[in-house]
Amino acid sequence: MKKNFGLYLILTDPVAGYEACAQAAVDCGLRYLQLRMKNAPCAEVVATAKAIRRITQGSQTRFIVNDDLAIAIEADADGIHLGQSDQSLTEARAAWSTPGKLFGLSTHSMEQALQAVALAPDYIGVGPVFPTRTKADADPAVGPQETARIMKQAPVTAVAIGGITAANLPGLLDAGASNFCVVSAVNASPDPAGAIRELQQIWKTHCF
Ligand code: TZP
Ligand code: MG
Repeated sequence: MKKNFGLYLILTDPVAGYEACAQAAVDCGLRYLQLRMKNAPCAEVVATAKAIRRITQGSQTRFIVNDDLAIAIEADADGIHLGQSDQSLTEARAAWSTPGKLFGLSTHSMEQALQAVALAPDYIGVGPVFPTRTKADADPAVGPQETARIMKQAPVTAVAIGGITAANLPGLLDAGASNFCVVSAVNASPDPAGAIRELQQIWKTHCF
């Protein structure tokens, strides 16, 4: 069954700090929170992941680690998120198969979205919807209409990602993409809870 959960927050270099941002995600009742620390020393990622695990433990916020299966295991994360060019996806899927743990995959086209289903992901990311400066090697922007079309056709829960802001979110939601993921729209704010609430309010207005 496809889930309608709204905002999925990814933490990358948050201005307010990782722990404050994770706490804001919990306080705002977000369902999914991902730690995505690119180019940080492994020990720092592990320590941050463990701190976020403590903050999210027992809350409704599921904690997902990007890229690194070993760190996800060490921090006892609820999920792992991998991209198309990460380690062997088939091997990672086999190693991460505990019931209840989440497995997410990035996709950038209808073809990838439909192929991803073979790995039985709990959800797929679809995008980038809009141009983004957050991801250095981002694929070309898919656009809101095509993103929504892929999300509707995907047989698993799908989440739109890439360049989403409070300004362009209404158009994306109106196109039919009800789950969305942001990095900079929250991480660049000194008031992450305020930024999250603004996005949640837009989602509620457009999706209910
Ligand atoms: N994958 C596709 S686009 C992207 C990722 C991780 C970056 C999204 O960041 P932002 O700041 O919300 O555009
Ligand atoms: Mg990756």
